[in-house]
Amino acid sequence: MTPTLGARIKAEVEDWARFSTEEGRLTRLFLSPEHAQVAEAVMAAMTAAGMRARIDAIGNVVGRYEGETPGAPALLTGSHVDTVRDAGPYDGNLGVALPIACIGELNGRGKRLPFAVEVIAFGDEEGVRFPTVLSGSRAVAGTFDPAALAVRDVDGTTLEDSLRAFGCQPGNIPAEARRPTDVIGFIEVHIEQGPVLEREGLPVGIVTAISGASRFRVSVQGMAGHAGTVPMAARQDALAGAAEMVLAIERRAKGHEALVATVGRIAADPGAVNVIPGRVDFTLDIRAPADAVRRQAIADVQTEVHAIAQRRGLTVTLEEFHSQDAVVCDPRLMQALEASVARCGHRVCRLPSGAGHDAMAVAALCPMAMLFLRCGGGISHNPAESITADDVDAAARVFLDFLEAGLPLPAPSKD
Ligand code: HGY
Ligand code: MN
Ligand code: MN
Repeated sequence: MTPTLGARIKAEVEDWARFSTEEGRLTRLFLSPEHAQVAEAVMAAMTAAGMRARIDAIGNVVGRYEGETPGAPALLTGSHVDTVRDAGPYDGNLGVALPIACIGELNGRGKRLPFAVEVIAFGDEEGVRFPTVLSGSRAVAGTFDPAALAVRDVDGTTLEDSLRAFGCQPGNIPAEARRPTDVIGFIEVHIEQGPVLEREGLPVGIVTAISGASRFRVSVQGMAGHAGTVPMAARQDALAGAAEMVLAIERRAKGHEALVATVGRIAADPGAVNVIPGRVDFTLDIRAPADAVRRQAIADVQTEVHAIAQRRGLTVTLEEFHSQDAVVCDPRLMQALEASVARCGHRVCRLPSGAGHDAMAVAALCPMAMLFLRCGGGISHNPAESITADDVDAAARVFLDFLEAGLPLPAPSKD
């Protein structure tokens, strides 16, 4: 039996999962050798689908399928191919493989659209290797900050040197910015990474908005000392202080239903069993659908961690290295996507995204919308992430319908 379009897409994404830094688990960081491997596989898939493929100045893979008239404005689509550590295979990658396969279907029928389609495999959405986030999509949107070229990874390698080692010319990044007149909009297909569609019994959903997010590096400075001789009352224990701060952060986030806060990484120095930690560094990720809620939570957390430090004879610094306001999806693109969902026989479900996406950055360039796909138990950023071929097939049919019937968008209503 010929595999369905959905089954082929799912198999392709699972095949890409072998491009990983680590044996037996998926970790693929920006500008790594594994990123180069998946970029090659993506280019091959784009070429096979009848697209012209290239790697841009910041390591994105860009595939273009011309419309009826060469050089026509393009619908942008795509997602990211970098992953978190010990990731599931579908986060980001599905949103690259699915549009490529759909273009392959059109190309197989010799079908050209009234517009071009560009599929972009962004290289730095997760922001795991460098203290940058969304640098690939920001370059396309024209909002990439060149100062980011100087940031370093844990080995001290700058983003600029890593780009050159990857074969990119950082000086050409500004030229990657698309002109608004060259694009129609951006559609990102992505797994939901949450439980709503599974609860609703639906394969796909339409995203309404993406929560704003801030990321911090927090450093707590105490006094290293002998674990056996320093009385408890005389300690400036940076790890005990950090632990109290982490619980205070958790308490603050639990106090507001739409707020989430996460301490994802913590390190104690010098890290010896018999030494009172003199320094602790941890990360803080804090998000909310409403920017004012997130900002107020950040202010409260700063007050609280400084009070804890003072009580314990510690010092604490918080350095914000990423801040992205919430973005709303374009109503007309949403309506066009919803019409495609309905034509494909599914009930329309609208839902917000707590997870961040490249669409947040591309929203600075053009109208954007997102199509979510159900994922098992809402699990993601976890190797247990799962989807079904039937749901991928449903999403691909919606995407194809959108390409063939959803655009160009009707003129905006007069009211
Ligand atoms: O962190 C996020 O929301 C996304 O997975 N980068
Ligand atoms: Mn992710
Ligand atoms: Mn993602």
